[in-house]
Amino acid sequence: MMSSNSSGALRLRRKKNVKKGIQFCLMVCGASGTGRTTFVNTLCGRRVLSGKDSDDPTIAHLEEGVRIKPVTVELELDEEGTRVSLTIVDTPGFGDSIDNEACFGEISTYLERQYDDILAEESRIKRNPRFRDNRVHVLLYFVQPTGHGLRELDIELMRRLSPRVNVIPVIGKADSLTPLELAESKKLIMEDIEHYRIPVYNFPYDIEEDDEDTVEENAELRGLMPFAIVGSEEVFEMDGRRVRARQYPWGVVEVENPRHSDFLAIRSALLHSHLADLKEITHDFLYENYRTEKLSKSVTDPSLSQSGMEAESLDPQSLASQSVRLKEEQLKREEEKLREIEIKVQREIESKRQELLARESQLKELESRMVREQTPGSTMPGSMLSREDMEDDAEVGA
Ligand SMILES: Nc1nc2c(ncn2[C@@H]2O[C@H](COP(=O)(O)OP(=O)(O)O)[C@@H](O)[C@H]2O)c(=O)[nH]1
Ligand SMILES: [Mg+2]
Repeated sequence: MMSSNSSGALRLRRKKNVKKGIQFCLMVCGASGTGRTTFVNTLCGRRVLSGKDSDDPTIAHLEEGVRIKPVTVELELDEEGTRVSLTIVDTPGFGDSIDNEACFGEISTYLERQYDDILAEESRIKRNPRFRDNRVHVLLYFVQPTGHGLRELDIELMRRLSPRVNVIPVIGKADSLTPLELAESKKLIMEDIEHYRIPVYNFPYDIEEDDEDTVEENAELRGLMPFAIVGSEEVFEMDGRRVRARQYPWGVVEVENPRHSDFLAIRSALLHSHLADLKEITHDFLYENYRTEKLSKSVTDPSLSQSGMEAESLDPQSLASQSVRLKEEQLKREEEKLREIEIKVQREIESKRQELLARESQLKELESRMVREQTPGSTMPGSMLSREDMEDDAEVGA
Protein backbone atom coordinates (compact mmCIF):
# COMPACT_ATOMS: atom_id res chain seq x y z
CA MET A 1 0.00 0.00 0.00
CA MET A 2 2.72 2.44 1.01
CA SER A 3 5.51 3.21 -1.43
CA SER A 4 8.25 0.63 -1.13
CA ASN A 5 11.24 2.70 -0.13
CA SER A 6 13.59 0.33 1.62
CA SER A 7 16.49 2.62 2.58
CA GLY A 8 18.15 1.87 5.89
CA ALA A 9 17.23 5.17 7.45
CA LEU A 10 13.61 4.67 6.60
CA ARG A 11 13.58 1.18 8.07
CA LEU A 12 15.11 2.57 11.22
CA ARG A 13 12.49 5.28 11.38
CA ARG A 14 9.78 2.70 10.86
CA LYS A 15 11.08 0.66 13.75
CA LYS A 16 11.01 3.70 15.95
CA ASN A 17 7.50 4.51 14.77
CA VAL A 18 6.39 1.04 15.71
CA LYS A 19 7.50 1.60 19.26
CA LYS A 20 6.30 5.10 19.83
CA GLY A 21 3.47 5.67 17.39
CA ILE A 22 3.96 8.96 15.61
CA GLN A 23 1.57 11.77 16.21
CA PHE A 24 0.15 13.70 13.28
CA CYS A 25 -2.62 16.24 12.96
CA LEU A 26 -4.70 16.83 9.86
CA MET A 27 -7.35 19.46 9.31
CA VAL A 28 -9.96 19.28 6.58
CA CYS A 29 -11.56 22.42 5.32
CA GLY A 30 -13.81 23.50 2.48
CA ALA A 31 -17.32 24.21 1.39
CA SER A 32 -20.19 22.12 2.72
CA GLY A 33 -20.78 18.91 0.82
CA THR A 34 -17.35 18.66 -0.83
CA GLY A 35 -16.80 15.25 0.75
CA ARG A 36 -14.59 16.15 3.72
CA THR A 37 -16.28 13.83 6.18
CA THR A 38 -16.37 10.97 3.71
CA PHE A 39 -12.67 11.46 2.95
CA VAL A 40 -11.71 11.32 6.63
CA ASN A 41 -13.64 8.08 7.09
CA THR A 42 -12.06 6.69 3.94
CA LEU A 43 -8.57 7.64 5.12
CA CYS A 44 -9.11 5.99 8.48
CA GLY A 45 -10.85 2.97 7.01
CA ARG A 46 -13.67 3.34 9.48
CA ARG A 47 -16.33 5.76 10.51
CA VAL A 48 -14.51 8.33 12.60
CA LEU A 49 -16.76 11.28 11.85
CA SER A 50 -20.49 11.09 11.57
CA GLY A 51 -22.09 12.74 8.58
CA LYS A 52 -24.30 14.83 10.78
CA ASP A 53 -21.96 17.58 11.85
CA SER A 54 -23.19 21.10 12.16
CA ASP A 55 -22.90 22.04 8.52
CA ASP A 56 -26.39 23.40 8.84
CA PRO A 57 -25.97 27.12 8.18
CA THR A 58 -29.02 28.03 10.23
CA ILE A 59 -27.36 26.95 13.49
CA ALA A 60 -23.76 27.64 12.55
CA HIS A 61 -23.56 30.89 14.48
CA LEU A 62 -25.06 29.40 17.66
CA GLU A 63 -22.23 27.01 18.37
CA GLU A 64 -19.42 29.45 17.74
CA GLY A 65 -16.10 28.23 19.12
CA VAL A 66 -17.20 24.74 20.04
CA ARG A 67 -17.80 23.29 16.63
CA ILE A 68 -14.19 22.47 15.91
CA LYS A 69 -13.56 19.31 17.85
CA PRO A 70 -10.46 17.24 17.17
CA VAL A 71 -10.82 13.47 17.05
CA THR A 72 -7.83 11.17 17.53
CA VAL A 73 -7.58 7.69 16.03
CA GLU A 74 -4.84 5.08 16.09
CA LEU A 75 -4.03 3.83 12.62
CA GLU A 76 -1.98 0.80 11.73
CA LEU A 77 -0.39 1.65 8.42
CA ASP A 78 1.20 -1.60 7.28
CA GLU A 79 1.97 -5.21 8.13
CA GLU A 80 5.14 -4.08 9.89
CA GLY A 81 2.97 -2.44 12.48
CA THR A 82 3.76 1.19 11.73
CA ARG A 83 1.33 3.18 13.78
CA VAL A 84 0.18 6.74 13.53
CA SER A 85 -1.82 8.49 16.16
CA LEU A 86 -3.83 10.66 13.80
CA THR A 87 -5.73 13.66 15.05
CA ILE A 88 -8.39 14.89 12.69
CA VAL A 89 -9.83 18.35 12.86
CA ASP A 90 -12.97 18.75 10.81
CA THR A 91 -14.02 22.35 10.32
CA PRO A 92 -17.52 23.61 9.73
CA GLY A 93 -18.24 23.65 6.04
CA PHE A 94 -19.06 27.01 4.62
CA GLY A 95 -21.43 27.86 1.86
CA ASP A 96 -22.90 30.84 0.11
CA SER A 97 -25.55 31.62 2.63
CA ILE A 98 -23.67 31.81 5.93
CA ASP A 99 -21.31 34.45 7.12
CA ASN A 100 -18.01 33.08 5.90
CA GLU A 101 -16.00 35.63 7.84
CA ALA A 102 -17.06 34.05 11.16
CA CYS A 103 -16.05 30.67 9.81
CA PHE A 104 -12.63 31.86 8.59
CA GLY A 105 -12.02 33.54 11.91
CA GLU A 106 -12.93 30.42 13.79
CA ILE A 107 -10.51 28.28 11.80
CA SER A 108 -7.57 30.66 12.13
CA THR A 109 -8.31 31.17 15.82
CA TYR A 110 -8.18 27.42 16.27
CA LEU A 111 -4.81 27.17 14.51
CA GLU A 112 -3.34 30.04 16.54
CA ARG A 113 -4.67 28.74 19.82
CA GLN A 114 -2.65 25.55 19.36
CA TYR A 115 0.47 27.70 18.88
CA ASP A 116 -0.42 29.78 21.92
CA ASP A 117 -0.67 26.63 24.01
CA ILE A 118 2.87 25.62 23.00
CA LEU A 119 4.15 29.13 23.66
CA ALA A 120 2.67 29.11 27.12
CA GLU A 121 4.01 25.63 27.82
CA GLU A 122 7.50 26.58 26.63
CA SER A 123 7.64 29.54 28.97
CA ARG A 124 6.44 27.60 31.99
CA ILE A 125 9.13 26.87 34.56
CA LYS A 126 7.62 23.55 35.46
CA ARG A 127 6.52 21.62 32.36
CA ASN A 128 3.21 19.87 32.38
CA PRO A 129 4.00 16.19 31.69
CA ARG A 130 0.51 15.60 30.35
CA PHE A 131 0.73 18.47 27.87
CA ARG A 132 -0.40 17.57 24.37
CA ASP A 133 0.90 19.26 21.25
CA ASN A 134 -2.17 19.83 19.10
CA ARG A 135 -0.64 21.92 16.37
CA VAL A 136 -2.14 21.20 12.97
CA HIS A 137 0.50 19.88 10.57
CA VAL A 138 -1.48 20.02 7.37
CA LEU A 139 -4.74 21.40 6.08
CA LEU A 140 -6.45 19.74 3.14
CA TYR A 141 -8.46 22.36 1.38
CA PHE A 142 -11.37 20.86 -0.54
CA VAL A 143 -12.16 22.66 -3.77
CA GLN A 144 -15.58 21.97 -5.30
CA PRO A 145 -15.56 19.88 -8.46
CA THR A 146 -16.87 22.65 -10.66
CA GLY A 147 -14.45 22.06 -13.51
CA HIS A 148 -13.37 25.68 -13.18
CA GLY A 149 -10.52 27.27 -11.27
CA LEU A 150 -10.72 28.68 -7.76
CA ARG A 151 -13.52 30.80 -6.42
CA GLU A 152 -12.78 34.03 -4.58
CA LEU A 153 -13.72 32.28 -1.35
CA ASP A 154 -11.13 29.55 -1.95
CA ILE A 155 -8.43 32.08 -2.70
CA GLU A 156 -9.18 34.17 0.35
CA LEU A 157 -9.31 31.26 2.75
CA MET A 158 -6.15 29.56 1.52
CA ARG A 159 -4.35 32.88 1.52
CA ARG A 160 -5.38 33.64 5.05
CA LEU A 161 -4.59 30.26 6.50
CA SER A 162 -1.35 29.46 4.69
CA PRO A 163 0.84 31.59 7.00
CA ARG A 164 -0.35 29.36 9.87
CA VAL A 165 -0.55 25.89 8.37
CA ASN A 166 0.71 23.78 5.45
CA VAL A 167 -2.13 23.99 2.94
CA ILE A 168 -2.61 21.25 0.34
CA PRO A 169 -5.39 21.85 -2.19
CA VAL A 170 -7.53 18.89 -3.26
CA ILE A 171 -10.59 18.51 -5.49
CA GLY A 172 -13.39 16.82 -3.60
CA LYS A 173 -15.77 14.33 -5.23
CA ALA A 174 -13.44 14.23 -8.22
CA ASP A 175 -15.44 11.40 -9.79
CA SER A 176 -18.05 13.94 -10.78
CA LEU A 177 -15.64 15.21 -13.43
CA THR A 178 -14.58 13.35 -16.56
CA PRO A 179 -10.82 12.75 -16.89
CA LEU A 180 -10.57 15.63 -19.35
CA GLU A 181 -12.53 18.01 -17.14
CA LEU A 182 -10.46 16.96 -14.17
CA ALA A 183 -7.17 17.63 -15.97
CA GLU A 184 -8.41 21.02 -17.12
CA SER A 185 -9.67 21.92 -13.66
CA LYS A 186 -6.34 20.93 -12.07
CA LYS A 187 -4.53 23.16 -14.53
CA LEU A 188 -6.82 26.15 -13.89
CA ILE A 189 -6.54 25.76 -10.11
CA MET A 190 -2.74 25.65 -10.19
CA GLU A 191 -2.70 28.70 -12.43
CA ASP A 192 -4.84 30.54 -9.91
CA ILE A 193 -2.60 29.47 -7.04
CA GLU A 194 0.40 30.79 -8.89
CA HIS A 195 -1.32 33.96 -10.02
CA TYR A 196 -2.53 34.86 -6.56
CA ARG A 197 0.74 33.67 -5.01
CA ILE A 198 -0.90 31.39 -2.49
CA PRO A 199 1.95 29.72 -0.58
CA VAL A 200 0.54 26.19 -0.59
CA TYR A 201 2.68 23.24 0.44
CA ASN A 202 4.17 22.18 -2.89
CA PHE A 203 6.30 19.17 -1.94
CA PRO A 204 9.48 21.22 -1.88
CA TYR A 205 12.71 19.79 -3.26
CA ASP A 206 16.14 20.96 -4.21
CA ILE A 207 17.63 19.40 -7.35
CA GLU A 208 21.15 20.18 -6.10
CA GLU A 209 20.74 18.99 -2.52
CA ASP A 210 18.18 16.19 -2.55
CA ASP A 211 18.80 12.69 -3.83
CA GLU A 212 17.31 11.56 -7.14
CA ASP A 213 14.51 9.52 -5.57
CA THR A 214 13.33 12.40 -3.41
CA VAL A 215 13.37 14.82 -6.32
CA GLU A 216 11.45 12.39 -8.50
CA GLU A 217 8.90 11.55 -5.81
CA ASN A 218 8.27 15.17 -4.92
CA ALA A 219 8.05 16.31 -8.53
CA GLU A 220 5.51 13.56 -9.16
CA LEU A 221 3.38 14.59 -6.18
CA ARG A 222 3.63 18.23 -7.18
CA GLY A 223 2.42 17.23 -10.62
CA LEU A 224 -0.72 15.67 -9.15
CA MET A 225 -1.77 18.86 -7.35
CA PRO A 226 -4.56 19.55 -6.61
CA PHE A 227 -5.17 15.91 -5.67
CA ALA A 228 -8.34 14.35 -7.03
CA ILE A 229 -10.21 12.87 -4.08
CA VAL A 230 -12.78 10.14 -4.19
CA GLY A 231 -14.14 8.89 -0.91
CA SER A 232 -16.51 6.12 0.00
CA GLU A 233 -17.84 4.50 3.12
CA GLU A 234 -18.68 1.30 1.31
CA VAL A 235 -16.56 -1.74 0.61
CA PHE A 236 -17.46 -4.16 -2.18
CA GLU A 237 -16.39 -7.67 -3.00
CA MET A 238 -14.81 -7.59 -6.48
CA ASP A 239 -13.02 -10.59 -8.02
CA GLY A 240 -12.38 -11.88 -4.54
CA ARG A 241 -10.87 -8.58 -3.40
CA ARG A 242 -12.42 -6.20 -0.94
CA VAL A 243 -12.53 -2.83 -2.63
CA ARG A 244 -13.53 0.53 -1.22
CA ALA A 245 -15.55 2.06 -4.01
CA ARG A 246 -18.55 4.04 -5.19
CA GLN A 247 -21.06 2.11 -7.18
CA TYR A 248 -23.07 3.72 -9.96
CA PRO A 249 -25.50 2.23 -12.47
CA TRP A 250 -22.84 2.71 -15.14
CA GLY A 251 -19.87 1.42 -13.22
CA VAL A 252 -17.68 1.42 -10.14
CA VAL A 253 -15.23 4.08 -8.99
CA GLU A 254 -12.42 2.53 -6.96
CA VAL A 255 -10.97 4.80 -4.31
CA GLU A 256 -7.52 3.20 -4.40
CA ASN A 257 -7.24 2.91 -8.16
CA PRO A 258 -4.76 5.57 -9.37
CA ARG A 259 -6.68 5.78 -12.63
CA HIS A 260 -9.80 6.78 -10.70
CA SER A 261 -8.41 9.07 -8.00
CA ASP A 262 -5.25 10.37 -6.31
CA PHE A 263 -6.35 8.98 -2.96
CA LEU A 264 -3.39 6.59 -2.58
CA ALA A 265 -0.87 9.29 -3.46
CA ILE A 266 -2.19 11.79 -0.92
CA ARG A 267 -2.63 9.11 1.72
CA SER A 268 0.94 7.93 1.30
CA ALA A 269 2.29 11.50 1.28
CA LEU A 270 0.40 12.49 4.42
CA LEU A 271 0.87 9.41 6.55
CA HIS A 272 4.19 8.18 5.25
CA SER A 273 6.59 10.00 2.93
CA HIS A 274 5.90 13.63 3.89
CA LEU A 275 4.68 13.30 7.43
CA ALA A 276 8.02 14.31 8.94
CA ASP A 277 8.53 17.20 6.53
CA LEU A 278 5.09 18.62 7.24
CA LYS A 279 5.76 18.43 10.97
CA GLU A 280 9.15 20.04 10.60
CA ILE A 281 7.85 22.96 8.58
CA THR A 282 5.07 23.43 11.10
CA HIS A 283 7.52 23.64 13.97
CA ASP A 284 10.59 25.28 12.44
CA PHE A 285 8.88 27.75 10.18
CA LEU A 286 5.18 28.36 10.78
CA TYR A 287 5.27 28.18 14.56
CA GLU A 288 8.57 30.05 14.75
CA ASN A 289 7.10 32.89 12.66
CA TYR A 290 4.01 33.02 14.82
CA ARG A 291 6.12 33.09 17.97
CA THR A 292 8.27 35.94 16.70
CA GLU A 293 5.22 37.91 15.61
CA LYS A 294 3.55 37.36 18.92
CA LEU A 295 6.51 38.25 21.11
CA SER A 296 7.47 41.35 19.17
CA LYS A 297 3.86 42.47 19.24
CA SER A 298 3.62 42.08 23.00
CA VAL A 299 6.90 43.96 23.50
CA THR A 300 5.94 46.95 21.37
CA ASP A 301 2.37 47.05 22.57
CA PRO A 302 1.52 44.91 25.58
CA SER A 303 -2.15 45.83 25.30
CA LEU A 304 -2.35 44.09 21.90
CA SER A 305 -1.52 40.75 23.36
CA GLN A 306 -4.27 41.03 25.89
CA SER A 307 -7.10 41.46 23.44
CA GLY A 308 -8.75 38.39 22.00
CA MET A 309 -6.61 36.06 24.03
CA GLU A 310 -7.58 33.69 26.75
CA ALA A 311 -5.75 34.54 29.92
CA GLU A 312 -5.23 30.99 31.08
CA SER A 313 -4.17 29.55 27.77
CA LEU A 314 -1.29 31.93 27.16
CA ASP A 315 -0.93 34.45 29.96
CA PRO A 316 0.17 37.15 27.55
CA GLN A 317 0.94 39.54 30.35
CA SER A 318 3.64 37.35 31.80
CA LEU A 319 5.01 36.64 28.34
CA ALA A 320 5.13 40.33 27.56
CA SER A 321 6.72 41.23 30.84
CA GLN A 322 9.20 38.43 30.40
CA SER A 323 10.49 39.82 27.13
CA VAL A 324 10.44 43.36 28.49
CA ARG A 325 12.53 42.13 31.40
CA LEU A 326 15.01 40.49 29.05
CA LYS A 327 15.32 43.71 27.07
CA GLU A 328 15.83 45.69 30.27
CA GLU A 329 18.55 43.34 31.44
CA GLN A 330 20.34 43.70 28.16
CA LEU A 331 20.13 47.50 28.36
CA LYS A 332 21.50 47.41 31.88
CA ARG A 333 24.44 45.31 30.79
CA GLU A 334 25.19 47.74 27.98
CA GLU A 335 24.95 50.69 30.33
CA GLU A 336 27.39 49.03 32.71
CA LYS A 337 29.83 48.47 29.90
CA LEU A 338 29.60 52.13 28.88
CA ARG A 339 30.12 53.22 32.46
CA GLU A 340 33.25 51.07 32.70
CA ILE A 341 34.63 52.63 29.55
CA GLU A 342 33.86 56.08 30.90
CA ILE A 343 35.70 55.36 34.16
CA LYS A 344 38.69 54.01 32.26
CA VAL A 345 38.89 57.08 30.06
CA GLN A 346 38.58 59.36 33.07
CA ARG A 347 41.42 57.49 34.77
CA GLU A 348 43.59 57.89 31.72
CA ILE A 349 42.86 61.60 31.52
CA GLU A 350 43.69 61.96 35.18
CA SER A 351 47.02 60.15 34.83
CA LYS A 352 47.96 62.26 31.81
CA ARG A 353 47.09 65.33 33.79
CA GLN A 354 49.31 64.17 36.67
CA GLU A 355 52.06 63.48 34.19
CA LEU A 356 51.80 66.94 32.73
CA LEU A 357 51.84 68.48 36.16
CA ALA A 358 54.93 66.48 37.03
CA ARG A 359 56.69 67.58 33.89
CA GLU A 360 55.71 71.13 34.52
CA SER A 361 57.25 71.09 37.95
CA GLN A 362 60.34 69.34 36.59
CA LEU A 363 60.72 72.04 34.02
CA LYS A 364 60.28 74.67 36.67
CA GLU A 365 62.98 73.10 38.78
CA LEU A 366 65.26 72.75 35.80
CA GLU A 367 64.68 76.35 35.03
CA SER A 368 65.45 77.48 38.54
CA ARG A 369 68.55 75.24 38.64
CA MET A 370 69.83 76.81 35.48
CA VAL A 371 69.18 80.19 36.96
CA ARG A 372 71.05 79.19 40.13
CA GLU A 373 73.92 77.65 38.14
CA GLN A 374 74.35 80.86 36.28
CA THR A 375 74.45 82.65 39.63
CA PRO A 376 77.92 82.03 41.15
CA GLY A 377 78.13 81.06 44.83
CA SER A 378 74.67 79.62 45.03
CA THR A 379 74.19 76.25 46.76
CA MET A 380 72.68 73.16 45.08
CA PRO A 381 69.54 71.96 46.81
CA GLY A 382 69.58 68.25 47.87
CA SER A 383 66.23 67.55 46.29
CA MET A 384 67.45 68.30 42.77
CA LEU A 385 66.57 65.64 40.22
CA SER A 386 69.29 64.14 38.10
CA ARG A 387 68.84 63.98 34.32
CA GLU A 388 68.36 60.21 34.45
CA ASP A 389 65.57 60.53 36.99
CA MET A 390 63.75 62.88 34.71
CA GLU A 391 64.05 60.58 31.73
CA ASP A 392 62.69 57.68 33.78
CA ASP A 393 59.68 59.66 34.82
CA ALA A 394 59.04 60.72 31.27
CA GLU A 395 58.99 57.10 30.16
CA VAL A 396 56.46 56.09 32.77
CA GLY A 397 54.12 58.78 31.57
CA ALA A 398 54.55 58.04 27.86
N1 LIG B 1 -19.52 11.56 -6.13
C1 LIG B 1 -18.99 11.62 -4.92
N2 LIG B 1 -19.75 11.91 -3.86
C2 LIG B 1 -19.17 11.94 -2.64
C3 LIG B 1 -17.80 11.71 -2.45
N3 LIG B 1 -17.52 11.83 -1.14
C4 LIG B 1 -18.68 12.11 -0.53
N4 LIG B 1 -19.69 12.18 -1.42
C5 LIG B 1 -21.08 12.46 -1.15
O1 LIG B 1 -21.23 13.88 -1.02
C6 LIG B 1 -22.13 14.21 0.03
C7 LIG B 1 -21.44 15.09 1.07
O2 LIG B 1 -20.35 14.39 1.63
P1 LIG B 1 -19.74 14.75 3.05
O3 LIG B 1 -18.58 13.86 3.24
O4 LIG B 1 -20.78 14.77 4.09
O5 LIG B 1 -19.26 16.23 2.75
P2 LIG B 1 -18.84 17.38 3.81
O6 LIG B 1 -20.02 18.24 4.00
O7 LIG B 1 -17.75 18.11 3.11
O8 LIG B 1 -18.38 16.72 5.05
C8 LIG B 1 -22.59 12.88 0.61
O9 LIG B 1 -23.80 12.51 -0.01
C9 LIG B 1 -21.52 11.90 0.18
O10 LIG B 1 -21.98 10.59 0.02
C10 LIG B 1 -17.03 11.40 -3.61
O11 LIG B 1 -15.81 11.20 -3.56
N5 LIG B 1 -17.66 11.37 -4.81
MG1 LIG C 1 -18.90 16.95 6.95
